Amino acid sequence: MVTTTYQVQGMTCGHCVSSVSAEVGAVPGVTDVQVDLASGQVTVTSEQPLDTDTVRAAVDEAGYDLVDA
Ligand SMILES: [Cu+2]
Repeated sequence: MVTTTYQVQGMTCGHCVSSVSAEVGAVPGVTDVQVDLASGQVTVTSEQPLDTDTVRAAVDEAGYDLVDA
């Protein structure tokens, strides 16, 4: 298992959190998504390392922006 933390911009409420959780959670190999609304940090657990662009696309699909580390 691999755990990676991403910074996501634009989330303002619980609905944003569930949108991001649903989209990122649907990425193949992802087993867990934890979103901290206050900090914008999204911690993703996956079976293998994820391609950042795949995560970016999922976050984008939810309507938010992945901040480059
Ligand atoms: Cu919201």
